[in-house]
Amino acid sequence: MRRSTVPAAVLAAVSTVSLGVLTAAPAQAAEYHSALKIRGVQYDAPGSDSNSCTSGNTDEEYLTLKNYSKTATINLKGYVVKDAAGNRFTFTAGHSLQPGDYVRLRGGHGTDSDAKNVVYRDNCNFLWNNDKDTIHLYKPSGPASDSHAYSRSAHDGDRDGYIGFHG
Ligand SMILES: [Ca+2]
Ligand SMILES: [Ca+2]
Ligand SMILES: [Ca+2]
Repeated sequence: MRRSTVPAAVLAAVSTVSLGVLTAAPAQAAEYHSALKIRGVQYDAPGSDSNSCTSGNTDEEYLTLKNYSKTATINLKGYVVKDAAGNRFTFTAGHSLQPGDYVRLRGGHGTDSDAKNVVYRDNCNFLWNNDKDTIHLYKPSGPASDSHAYSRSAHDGDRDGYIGFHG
């Protein structure tokens, strides 16, 4: 029996549909049984990047972590975030996230605030690459809490420097 051939036009249409679905899906969905997840990342701070501590825009690069539990409060103390190159930040101070609460981990220096949902890395260098990177989140005792790989070309459809992973 002769194999049926699919017309090129049909293949092209199928490919387009598949790409559409892929674009809408979260970038690399590695699911862990943890309530604290990476909600999204402003991996490219708006404007020209400068890591000057006085006039730079490192504070406009941030990672948003959210507590997706409906009942449990999570203390960020001891949690670790790490990029693909192994650069890391450890939450050394206590910061409670009530159910549904979030925090933005920003570069640069500032005053950490529960009310303003912000923690600063106290480092003026950028952490998340503008082309592609992988974000790892670890629990205080070491196991992975969440992880997402991204690339500007594949996951940032509107090219605004922000990619969302969880709703
Ligand atoms: Ca960046
Ligand atoms: Ca920028
Ligand atoms: Ca975007």
